[in-house]
Amino acid sequence: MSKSAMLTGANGQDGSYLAEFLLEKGYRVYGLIRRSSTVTTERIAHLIGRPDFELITGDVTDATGVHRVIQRLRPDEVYNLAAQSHVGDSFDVPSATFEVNAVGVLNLLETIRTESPHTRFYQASTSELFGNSPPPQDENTPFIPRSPYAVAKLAAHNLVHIYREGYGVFACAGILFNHESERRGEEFVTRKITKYLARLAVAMENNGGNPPHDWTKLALGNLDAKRDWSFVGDMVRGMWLMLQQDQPDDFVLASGESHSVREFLELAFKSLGVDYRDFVRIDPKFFRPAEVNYLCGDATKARQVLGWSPRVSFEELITRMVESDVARERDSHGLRCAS
Ligand code: NAP
Ligand code: G4F
Repeated sequence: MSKSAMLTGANGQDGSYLAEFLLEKGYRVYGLIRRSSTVTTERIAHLIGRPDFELITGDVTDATGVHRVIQRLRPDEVYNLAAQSHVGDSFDVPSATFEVNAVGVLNLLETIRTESPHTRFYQASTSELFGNSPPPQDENTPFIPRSPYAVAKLAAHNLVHIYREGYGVFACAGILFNHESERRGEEFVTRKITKYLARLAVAMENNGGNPPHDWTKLALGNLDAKRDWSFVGDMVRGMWLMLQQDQPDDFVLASGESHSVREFLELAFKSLGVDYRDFVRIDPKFFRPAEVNYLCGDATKARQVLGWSPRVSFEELITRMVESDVARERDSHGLRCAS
């Protein structure tokens, strides 16, 4: 019989990749997504209608709903990817962030403990937990959270340990460093850059190879922050591997390479043959009240225990994102011109 998995945040960046990965492995996949007044299933539109993929309306902050769904499905695995995942925004909506990122996790763990103790649980922990602990960061590096987002994620991380050690729930925490793709939310810095670059590339194509004279600059915040960026496809393989082990545990997943936002800009703009400094302006609005300066992960444990390592390089990731956004921009430009 095929295994079943329930994914929260199934329509997010990671959820869409994980759903594809699990379906390919023969799982029956249930995606929990919250009600919205607009369509939020763009990333998983190609999966909707498959007999082995079912969407269920639910919200992780709704304890009774979570209880009802898990009690009905009793899935083999639950992957909790639901979150208010934007660190900057968490300073503006701290209570809502805490509710989803911490209390939501408690709702899931408590239901698994009482209603479905055989279910294996994956929690999306984050390198944001480390704050400004010096790199390289691994599973033993102290957590010094620097945002409401990270504080909530730390509460959730600690709950995973309590349910694992106190109640014997097979609960794992993946401490994942930044991971991106062409499905990354447009308000995160990498996608914000590649989307802008795509608009610029197409505008130049239609303007004799030059940028239009009234072209608007891209407004960004701190260009000196360093991140350890990977491709999401590599990360979802690691999530799954964690739940296939004999014992539940925590694992860092990271590339082990760190780059500043400025380096990302340099490389991305180079592909267009232009200098990012002519197109970027700094806007204080995008600086955070407290910043995480330097993240660089050490994934030795994941390599040794899970046999996991990333396959897509930083350069390949940028190329993939730029090419995808350029293709999309060309399509929508063509449509705009045709109408
Ligand atoms: P994402 O694209 O923002 O997806 C988050 C998902 O959570 C969305 O589908 C969102 O639904 C859903 N969600 C939000 N609140 C919810 C609620 N109350 N109930 C149910 N669903 C809710 O984030 P991601 O990049 O895929 O990240 C997945 C997880 O990994 C998150 O927990 C994030 O914090 C964590 N993480 C991400 C990274 C990274 O670099 N990507 C690194 C470390 C950890 P809507 O579409 O309705 O908003
Ligand atoms: O792309 P970001 O918003 O990602 P951030 O804050 O690193 O968080 C992401 O990765 C975490 C894992 O470490 C996840 F837990 C979290 O859910 C999320 O997926 O910002 C990256 C860096 C920051 O230092 C930020 O200050 O880019 C800097 N930045 C500079 N200008 C900007 C901008 N970030 C955003 N979003 N927008 C800007 O205009």
